Amino acid sequence: MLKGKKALIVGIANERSIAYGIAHAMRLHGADLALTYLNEKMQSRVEKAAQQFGIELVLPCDLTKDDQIDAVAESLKKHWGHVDIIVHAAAFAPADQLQGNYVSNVTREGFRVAHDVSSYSFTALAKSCESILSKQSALLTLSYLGAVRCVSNYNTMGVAKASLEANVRYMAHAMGPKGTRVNAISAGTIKTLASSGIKDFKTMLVHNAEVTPLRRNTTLEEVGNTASFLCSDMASGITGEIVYVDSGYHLIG
Ligand code: 0WE
Repeated sequence: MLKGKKALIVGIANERSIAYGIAHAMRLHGADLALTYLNEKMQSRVEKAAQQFGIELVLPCDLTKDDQIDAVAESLKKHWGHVDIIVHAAAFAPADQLQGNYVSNVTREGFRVAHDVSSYSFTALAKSCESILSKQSALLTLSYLGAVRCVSNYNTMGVAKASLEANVRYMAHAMGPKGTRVNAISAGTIKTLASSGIKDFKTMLVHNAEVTPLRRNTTLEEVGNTASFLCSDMASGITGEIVYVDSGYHLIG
């Protein structure tokens, strides 16, 4: 489905990352990949993943730094000349923003950081790579139900994901005339490094497995396969869309 496509994947922390599942699926579907890592602590783990996938392009990228994002675009231009797919699977809010009463606990700085890392950085990647995006390119980001419903403790991240979903629509509108499609996957609850520290997360996983229409939790393979489809030419008519890959959890009242 992705033979000959050049894909940049941002957001791998380890082999449980959703970005890792997407990289794995896109590799199986024939794409050539470039991966990024946040800092030296993450570098070795991302390099290990790259080795497994036979990837030679591994670049540093802190999404809060414009110069690092520009450097990624420069490297892609040098190595590939163009890019067909960009996957953005990174989010962050300070831990104190992900618990208790939203209004009591929100801070100006927590709100700013959450929106900068989790929403603006997707646009920043698109902006830096704009001149090297191919005629049939596709951008993809990861969202969560907390963007459109109130999920206990998700709080500031929910507001940032709502911004990200609006961002998908504005980016799709702005980039469509040049042939670039922009979509998001709203994934069900998956155990990753990002969710490991969250209070009651295990209870959420157990509850989800009991009540979702498909009676199970979402897997990395399911998100990876939908990501591959959305970024392939099979999805040439789909842009500005938020696709739920959550065993149907979002339809429950
Ligand atoms: O988007 C997310 C989590 C993203 C995330 C996770 C952390 C943990 C460590 C962003 N920032 C941080 N900051 C940290 O310091 N998810 C969809 C997973 C998630 O997170 C929740 C959830 C779910 C589901 C937080 C509260 C309630 C539910």
